[in-house]
Amino acid sequence: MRVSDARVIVCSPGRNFVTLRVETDDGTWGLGDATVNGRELAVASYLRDHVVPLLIGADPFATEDTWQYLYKGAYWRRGPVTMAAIAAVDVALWDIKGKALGVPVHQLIGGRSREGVTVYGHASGGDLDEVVQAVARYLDMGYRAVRLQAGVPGLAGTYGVGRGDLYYEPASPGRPTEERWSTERYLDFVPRLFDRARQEFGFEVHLLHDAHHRLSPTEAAWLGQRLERYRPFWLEDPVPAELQSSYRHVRRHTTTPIALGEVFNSIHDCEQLISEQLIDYVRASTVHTGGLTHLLKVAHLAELYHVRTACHGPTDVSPVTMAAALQFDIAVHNFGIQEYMRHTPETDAVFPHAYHYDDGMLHPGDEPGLGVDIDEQLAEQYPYERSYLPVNRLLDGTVHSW
Ligand code: GCO
Ligand code: MG
Repeated sequence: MRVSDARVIVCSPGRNFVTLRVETDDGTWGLGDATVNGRELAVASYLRDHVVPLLIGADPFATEDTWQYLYKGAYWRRGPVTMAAIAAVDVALWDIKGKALGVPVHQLIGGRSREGVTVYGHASGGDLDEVVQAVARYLDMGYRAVRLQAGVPGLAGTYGVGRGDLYYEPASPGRPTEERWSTERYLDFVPRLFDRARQEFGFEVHLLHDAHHRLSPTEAAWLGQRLERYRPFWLEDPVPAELQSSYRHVRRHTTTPIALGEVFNSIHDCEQLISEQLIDYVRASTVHTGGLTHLLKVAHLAELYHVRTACHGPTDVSPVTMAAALQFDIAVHNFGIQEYMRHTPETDAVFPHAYHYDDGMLHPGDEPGLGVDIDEQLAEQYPYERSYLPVNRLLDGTVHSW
């Protein structure tokens, strides 16, 4: 069995996605996601112009060798574009392997370790009352873990506040929109958000919060301390993590669990964070961290240090990545939680999938491979639309992390 063809499909059913479809000479095919939010066409070109020509004739079962060939063979290593392209190939090959052997991918990476994949949903709102209503809605749907994000009083727009009941999509067409940010107002507000949520819902539900890379280590430590009494499940991305050692300061001053890693693209981005036990959850995803082959190495390293997995699962990782994440989540021993930001009905129609939600958990299904497809005819009706994430500025106009 050999790879005979591969093509890149760019479509925008509600948002942009880049998908790789790999075919073999016996007619088996597999899918991989290569979406990098706001930089989609760079990965499409990387794949079309530089990777697909090298894939023809490859052994689809040799996932480790193909991964090393694309990573070391390019000479230029790492970075989101390179690693998303390698991920798309890798995940598509795992999909093919599963289909060729007639088993779901999780059977190839350890089999089932649990009955289902516990997920968290996104409760958000313009003010505290709206967030409380949103949490109640998720609890009614059976969720046992909910992320809290709310508009910060005195700030016009805030990261993480959704546009509808169940959907949150931060990217928008055209030039990036600009938001304004005050860390002081935010720090004053977040403990009140948790206080209100615990008063309303008690301590049974897990509550999470994402600081989206906006704090300094000292600010993060301060916030972590203030939140401890509300026992958050985690504080996510409090500080940009390029400087991994900066988390020593955060860790020394708070026992609030820390989650990091949605922007990591290699094990080297978290090696120190994991081995020094500076974080509790690693949020790396298959699409942005080199596919299943590489993410399994991250999970196995993390297992040694009591760090658990928590794959990124926003709308900009396609149902192909969600399917891959669930195969991974059900199998790895040190699974922690899975983010589940629902895709729009348009996205789900273009990517029919076997995974399904039931009572606070996602289930990967038992179809061979990943259990996800792409309706290419339908995808054609949704052409690419240039879109960007917002840019963030402090109140005095200084560019800040978004
Ligand atoms: C999350 C995230 C996302 C990102 C988005 C950027 O925790 O799910 O922070 O919402 O902002 O994936 O492309
Ligand atoms: Mg996040």
